[in-house]
Amino acid sequence: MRRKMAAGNWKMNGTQVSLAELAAMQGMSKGTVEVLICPPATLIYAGAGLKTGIAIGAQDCHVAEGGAHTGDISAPMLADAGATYVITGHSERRQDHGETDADVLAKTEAAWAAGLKVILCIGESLEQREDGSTLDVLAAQLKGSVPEGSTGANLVIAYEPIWAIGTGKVPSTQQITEVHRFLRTELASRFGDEVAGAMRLLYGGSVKASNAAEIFAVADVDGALVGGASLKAADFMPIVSAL
Ligand code: G2H
Repeated sequence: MRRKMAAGNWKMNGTQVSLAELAAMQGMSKGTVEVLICPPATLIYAGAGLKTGIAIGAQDCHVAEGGAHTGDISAPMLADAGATYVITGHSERRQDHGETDADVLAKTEAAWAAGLKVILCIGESLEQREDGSTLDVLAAQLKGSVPEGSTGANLVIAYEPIWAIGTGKVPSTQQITEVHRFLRTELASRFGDEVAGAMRLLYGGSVKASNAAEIFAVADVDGALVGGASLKAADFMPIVSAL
């Protein structure tokens, strides 16, 4: 039985005052539902210190453990600050920082080496969706960015169609069903049925309280990676409750 997951990605949003939102989410992570918030790096230490029971994650990590990399943060540093998860491969990192599948794979392995679990993001562009290459694109991203040694305990995959991120557009339940079934099958062909069956597959892209239940009803959707609607406890809590 896969534990459901609601993960919030605050992106480049949040200051000390936002910790009140995190505090208001206290107690939401329980039983069959795991709740994670990935605030900006500046809030990880304080967020973890609140001891809300909500897991705290980072949005990126460097591949090296340390060294001359001005402005970067390593996975061991994130773990030291209290993070237990890190997001890798978010399309905004791929687009804004030119991260390749090979980079995502290396970051994922670096995160594991520091004891962090990973939410690895994949997703097609609007152009790829429209030209019919979605499943090929996703297969290539899985092949290139998901490391050997992946298990249900160290890896969560998030399917985030780029055209649905922050746009209010959401794929149809048929489209999400097709993709998530495909991802599970691809993972099974590489890692076997047992490992693939234990891996959580999240949907991400414009999830909000009003569409969460419909998305969570899709087979092979084990939760969501939520951006904008995770910033306020009042918006995020109904999404968690829909799991
Ligand atoms: C997709 C998602 C969070 P939003 O990036 O990862 O953001 O829910 O704002 O579309």
